[in-house]
Amino acid sequence: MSQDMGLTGRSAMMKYLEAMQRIRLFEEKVTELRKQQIIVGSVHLCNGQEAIYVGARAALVSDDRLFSTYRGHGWALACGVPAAALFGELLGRETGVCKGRGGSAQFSAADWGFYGENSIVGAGVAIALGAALSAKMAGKKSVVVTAFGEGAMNQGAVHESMNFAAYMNLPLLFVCENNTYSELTPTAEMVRMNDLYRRAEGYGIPGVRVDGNDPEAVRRVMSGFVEAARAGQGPALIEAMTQRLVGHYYGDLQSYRPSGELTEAKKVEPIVRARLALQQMGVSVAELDQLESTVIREIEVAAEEALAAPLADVNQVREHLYE
Ligand SMILES: Cc1ncc(C[n+]2csc(CCOP(=O)(O)OP(=O)(O)O)c2C)c(N)n1
Repeated sequence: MSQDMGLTGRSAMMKYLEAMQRIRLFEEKVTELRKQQIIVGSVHLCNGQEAIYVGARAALVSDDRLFSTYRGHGWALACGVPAAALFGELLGRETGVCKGRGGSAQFSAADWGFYGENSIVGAGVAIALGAALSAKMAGKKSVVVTAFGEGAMNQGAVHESMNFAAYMNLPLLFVCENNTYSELTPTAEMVRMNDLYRRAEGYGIPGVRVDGNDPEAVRRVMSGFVEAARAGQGPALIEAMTQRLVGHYYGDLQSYRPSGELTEAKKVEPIVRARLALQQMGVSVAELDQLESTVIREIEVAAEEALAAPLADVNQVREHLYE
């Protein structure tokens, strides 16, 4: 599952761009299908946050495990989950990664190291803690990554997990996706000290802030902590600064956003930046557009495949579930 992106320069950046575009275009197709009410129910999109998923995943290997929040499509795709199986899940198809029973906010895909979403803010962190404890007790070398929003940093379960992981020296990396909003509220209005990575000091673990719009910066920081955790040096907190370019959930009118904020965010979002960086490295706009067209086609084909698959049988709705 290692995605060999730890190279610098043009080829690595092209791979990052392709992976980020796959996520962005997937989310745009989901938006279209949700608007048409072909996908139903609550959907949390991750447009703008792609560099974190792609960069973090590039630092991991196949035995590592990842736990996300309800905003998990991007993490799953970065882990290598095929787009058709993910569309299938969101569309309630038998071919979905959880046979259509999880939907947008509750699926997992353990075969790809993606151990699942969680709609309870902060709750996935405690589950990841259990996975890290299990890895340590079994003497495995695998590292567990738990990703959550900065709003979740104020949940008791997250505090307890950080303290326990630190005390037990567990191979658990805490990745805080700081998109500056906790649902509809600016996080800066909810905390007195807004350098969240500094909270790590209180747990006695390293904490850093990283540019979450730069996949290579994320990979570099993550690689160091992954290596340390694998060598038995315990957890770390990585605060990745980013922005979401869409509502908290599909249908969010975003009236709480100050005017001009989105326009500014669109100038620094990861795909725009990666395209610009590649142009500066000598890649032509035509080559970049060609790459995008290939991914657009890939996503269209994946969606068509999922749409053609049978819906999950309601008579079997209680199968494949833990009760
Ligand atoms: C325990 C709990 N409290 C409240 C909610 C409602 N809720 C859903 S998302 C969210 C905000 C989370 O913000 P953040 O952790 O920053 O993540 P983001 O959505 O920005 O990715 C809230 C309060 C919930 N799902 N679970």
